[in-house]
Amino acid sequence: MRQRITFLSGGTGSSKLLLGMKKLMSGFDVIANVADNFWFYGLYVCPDIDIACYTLSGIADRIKGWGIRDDTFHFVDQLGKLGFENWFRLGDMDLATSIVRTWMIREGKSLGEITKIISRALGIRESIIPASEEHYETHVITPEGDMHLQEFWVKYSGSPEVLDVVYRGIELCKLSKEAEESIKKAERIIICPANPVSSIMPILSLQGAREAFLSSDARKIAVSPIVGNKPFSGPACKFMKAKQMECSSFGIAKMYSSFIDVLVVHENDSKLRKKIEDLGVECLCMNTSISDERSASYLAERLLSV
Ligand code: FO1
Repeated sequence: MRQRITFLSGGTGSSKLLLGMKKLMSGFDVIANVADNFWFYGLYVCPDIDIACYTLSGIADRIKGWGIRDDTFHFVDQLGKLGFENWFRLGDMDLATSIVRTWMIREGKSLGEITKIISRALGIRESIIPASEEHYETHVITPEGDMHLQEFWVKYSGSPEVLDVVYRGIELCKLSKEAEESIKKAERIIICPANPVSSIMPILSLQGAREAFLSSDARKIAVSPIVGNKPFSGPACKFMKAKQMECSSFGIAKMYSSFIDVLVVHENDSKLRKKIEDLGVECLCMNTSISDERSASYLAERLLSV
């Protein structure tokens, strides 16, 4: 019998694992982070929802890790010619997604409904579920001031010193009903190897998320995005340090310990097993690096049986 599987996902790292799972089965749920959504010249851009859609429909640009393969950038280039900021390289095909999404928001549709419409149009059989229907934003606090995650990461290439990371407006935001249902019904919840501070904790910190996790009978598994003291990609270490967390799989175990049963770490980190298990989290060591479709499917297959 097929298992009901729910993923918690962020950006690039998550999409690699989703692709691996897609090779093995279809019909799983993906709860996507929404805290890096932002407004770009009047358009609502949802990078983590979109990368899940593009990955599961087979059109993602897997080299860049965001956007659509073979996209062009005439729109943002023209913005530059008009003297407007164009550091956020929204591709021309990608632009269509943001335009239809914004249009449907204006018609009063919810982000969940809109994501379903876009998914259906792209032929996706999985359910991509926004973590929340409400808008809140991951902001990075730097000595130069407070900036949206996209500004920190894309405009300033992740270079400013990070004093703190906050989820602006989260106090008023709830886990979406659909995400809650998915967590409660799941037999296996898999937290993707994503940035814990900017992709996963914005989901787990929503009102109702802890309760949904605690009331779910699912086996809850997280994959560490860190090997040694380095993340597979992105600013996870800078963010974890700003949160006074050790940048290692042990730090990940501490952050997630009240939510998960199992932490999967890279085989090179096997020395951390005892320390992690002392936190009450089962620790499994395997090759977690995803360099191609084969390694993605290998990891996905192992996650179905741990
Ligand atoms: N990341 C970049 O590093 N540079 C970009 O210009 C950029 C544009 C972009 C456009 C649409 C989209 O959905 C994502 C985009 N990303 C870009 C990725 C994004 O900034 C982050 O990687 C995610 O928000 C983190 O999950």
